[in-house]
Amino acid sequence: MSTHSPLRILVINGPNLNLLGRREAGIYGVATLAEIEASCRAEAATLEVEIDFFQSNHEGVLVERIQQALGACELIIINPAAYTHTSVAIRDALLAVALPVIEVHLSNVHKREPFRHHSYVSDIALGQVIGFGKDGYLLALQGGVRYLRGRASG
Ligand code: CA2
Repeated sequence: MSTHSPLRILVINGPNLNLLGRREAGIYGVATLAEIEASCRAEAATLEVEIDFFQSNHEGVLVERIQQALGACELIIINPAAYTHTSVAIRDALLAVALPVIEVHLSNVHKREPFRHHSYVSDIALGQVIGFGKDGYLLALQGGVRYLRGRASG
């Protein structure tokens, strides 16, 4: 039996992702955010990590939630949604907490409008998972846990 406390991972979702499954299913899929949260919780249980799953439509609320991660978790998985392409504040908050970050997008933003091609997060992220729909969150969890465990043992 392990004596280590479980890894804690914060999963953050930005504006309009609360509407998932109800509109634009052709781009973002049919799963609701609650269903994505449930599959993340199941994956976290399999991986034996703890997750906190959060969504807000407000930039300042997202910034505050990122700030609260300091000392409270080991990794942030974030789909900043439209703030990906606009928010220096979210970038600065991620830099301030200095935790490894995995950026997730449901859609392949590089196949879409040019304004979605730039991300304020990508160059400060450990990695990105883009274009795999809801499975991107699970891939980010798996990759993030492998990264943290590899770092601890190596
Ligand atoms: O592909 C992604 O995950 C995005 O982060 C989604 C954002 C978009 O602004 C990014 O460029 C890419 C938009 C999320 C909006 O979600 C909706 C869900 C249902 C109906 C309408 C919007």
